[in-house]
Amino acid sequence: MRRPVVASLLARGASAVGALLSAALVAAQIAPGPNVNPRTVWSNPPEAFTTRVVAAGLEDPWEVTWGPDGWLWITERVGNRVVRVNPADGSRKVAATIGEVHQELAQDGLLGMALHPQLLRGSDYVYVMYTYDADSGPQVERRSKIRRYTYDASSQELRDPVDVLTGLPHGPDHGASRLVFGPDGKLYASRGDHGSNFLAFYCVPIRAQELPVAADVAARNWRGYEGKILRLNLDGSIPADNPVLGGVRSHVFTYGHRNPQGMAFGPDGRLYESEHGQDTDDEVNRIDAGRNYGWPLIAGYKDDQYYTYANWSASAPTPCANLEYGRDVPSSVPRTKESDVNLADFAPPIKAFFTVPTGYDVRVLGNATAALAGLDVYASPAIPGWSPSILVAGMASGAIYRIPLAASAAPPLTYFKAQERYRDLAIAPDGRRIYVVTDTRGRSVTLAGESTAELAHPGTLLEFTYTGAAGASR
Ligand SMILES: [Ca+2]
Ligand SMILES: [Ca+2]
Repeated sequence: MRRPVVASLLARGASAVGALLSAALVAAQIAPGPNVNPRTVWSNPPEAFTTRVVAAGLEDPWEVTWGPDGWLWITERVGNRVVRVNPADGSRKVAATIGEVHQELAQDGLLGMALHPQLLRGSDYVYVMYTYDADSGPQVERRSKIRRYTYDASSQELRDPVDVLTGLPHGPDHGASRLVFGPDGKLYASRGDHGSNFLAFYCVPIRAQELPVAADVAARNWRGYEGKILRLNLDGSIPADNPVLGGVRSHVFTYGHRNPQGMAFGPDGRLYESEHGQDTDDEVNRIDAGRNYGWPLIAGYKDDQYYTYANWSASAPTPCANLEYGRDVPSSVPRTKESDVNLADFAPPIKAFFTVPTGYDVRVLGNATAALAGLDVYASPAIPGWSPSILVAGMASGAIYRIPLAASAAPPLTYFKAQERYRDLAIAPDGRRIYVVTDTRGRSVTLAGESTAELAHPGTLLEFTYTGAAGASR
């Protein structure tokens, strides 16, 4: 089995130190060779961090955010709970258990959460996004909603639920559902492509390029919202200054997204987003009103490297249902080269990783997605040279990536490499502590660069504290 040199060296060196501690010290400027899976490559960072387990036993934590009370606020996707964790001693309080949550698959349950910027200062509102079953009978009609709770600081509980926006379609896969509060006082919510045209759902067409039609919006039928980022007023209504797309104003702010699981506003007031690619080309995007982010016609940059769109549902004359899904695409399935696509409002990513050359053999070298999930923008002077940078969690690679906004074309730097699936992160106001939550199951990469389902700290809140330059005495 071929191993990246850097990873192999690291694996040998790692035995002397505690695995988790050494993991915290690992980072890399990624510059893999042509025959290496780029998600398995890293080396030592210029900064040192210590690592601490703050809380374990979380049931698939999905959103972690720093609260104005100095606690970490966490949603548990499978646990259906909003939990607050005190970073000082790991003690925790359940703020809400949401009985209406319907959770049965890998990408549903209690997902996004956004705290009102004036929480504990007069607007004690917490917004959550989750899946529920809209069918009162035995069938399951999976839908997503955004709900507002009021936080009662004396009982430390969320109460008085008010539904803000309901009936959003939520597919069996690629559910996205990150929820953030904008500096403009609006809520932003991400919608995935439902996993269509992929794996078990390969005969279902992707609708990320289709825009809502006026009659649907008037009827509050949100079926045009797949593969979109939505912008809404706090009462769920459509902002009067949302973009008009295809002649229709709706909640849709941007379109052409695959599975955008990371969103955060930067100090520049701009919205940054990450999305999970198919085999290659995870993306970090700057989100601008009305723009088209390409999926599924363009993945990553418009560069004709590796990816071409194969529309299985349009197979002819052999219907899709008669085909077997796989990486070998039958000739009856129409394919579209990126360079043959002209999207008037296309917005390329500010960073795509990992892009691999055409001819990269995914069956030998493995899937090259880092599986980007939660994202935050680092804007503190505490760690020299970091501000402003994007920090984004890699699930399938077990790393946190840093992308300096001033040098986003350079390869991403990696931190905290470990046998984990990092789902989301939060940055403490002091800028020295970074909190990361992990999945309870799924695949990651070992320190030797090999795929594994064994996770070091499943369902855990980890704290990484900056201690200075690597190698410096302190
Ligand atoms: Ca894109
Ligand atoms: Ca591309």
